[in-house]
Amino acid sequence: MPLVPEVSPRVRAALEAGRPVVALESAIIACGLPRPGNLAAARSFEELLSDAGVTPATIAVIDGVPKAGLDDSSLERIAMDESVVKVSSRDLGMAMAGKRTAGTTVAATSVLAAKAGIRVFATGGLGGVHRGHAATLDESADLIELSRTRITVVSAGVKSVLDIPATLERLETLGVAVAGYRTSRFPAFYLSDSGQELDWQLDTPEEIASVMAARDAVGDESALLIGNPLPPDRQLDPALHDRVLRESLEAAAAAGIRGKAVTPFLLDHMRRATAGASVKVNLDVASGNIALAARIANAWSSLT
Ligand code: PSU
Ligand code: MN
Repeated sequence: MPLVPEVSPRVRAALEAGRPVVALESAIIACGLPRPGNLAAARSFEELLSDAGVTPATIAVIDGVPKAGLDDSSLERIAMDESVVKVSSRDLGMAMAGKRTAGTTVAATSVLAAKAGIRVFATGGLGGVHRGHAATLDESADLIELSRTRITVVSAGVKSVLDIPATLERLETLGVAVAGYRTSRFPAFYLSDSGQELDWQLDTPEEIASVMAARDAVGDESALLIGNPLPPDRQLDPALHDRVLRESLEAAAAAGIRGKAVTPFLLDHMRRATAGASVKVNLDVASGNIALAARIANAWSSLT
């Protein structure tokens, strides 16, 4: 078996020279954002990084090959191919042996990025503990994977469709370090503030890079999660949010949605119920996180 993931020449050259690289996930392209705008979004995410002097490494599985760094035709496959599936870390072997094309979740992307030697990763919002978890036991594999993967993830907290206090408790139990970027509150993806207090706040990319170095010094093999909120004037209107969220959760329960279909179902329901406003916010969230990840990667590359 060849080494996994296959690292593109551009990403490899950057890593070898110690230049900044940021990993991007592809589940958000494959099943988080609607077609055909998702392809333009995937391209714009990469462009944001290139413009900041950072090499983008979008991670996905293409015809069974896990890749770090996609060419444009692969980006297009992930965005447009009807047969594309969503894979978490446990699914990677299945997708590889079955020669599938797949968008990778935060869990799968983190594992592949870390194997490639990439230290900074930007996503929209990671998965977490779902509401009603006491009955369903639905908790994203993103959490357990971050507990054993050395990577810095920039995320606007976790999606408000989740049980956010329970997710923070699990992150604590699992040993994932969490800090707010210029805030002491955990963000809630569509909303700037979940109301949950954090123990730690970091105010500059340089501070974050020095925390990464310190964690390396103690041999910490878990992730550092940076909660980066949207500015309040760009969040989803909280009243609209609360109403459509209730409807979305009820619709998922009524339709009996389970397993990995839950998150895409809720995001899609939010899109329809907000007439697309949630998608606009989702794009803003992702772009803001990518911009911060670029600055962290630059600070990290200067430090090391
Ligand atoms: N954030 C988004 N859109 C998404 C996701 C996150 O803005 O589509 C994806 C991420 O890939 C995350 C996944 O890892 O949802 C979580 O899915 P689950 O709850 O099934 O683990
Ligand atoms: Mn789940």
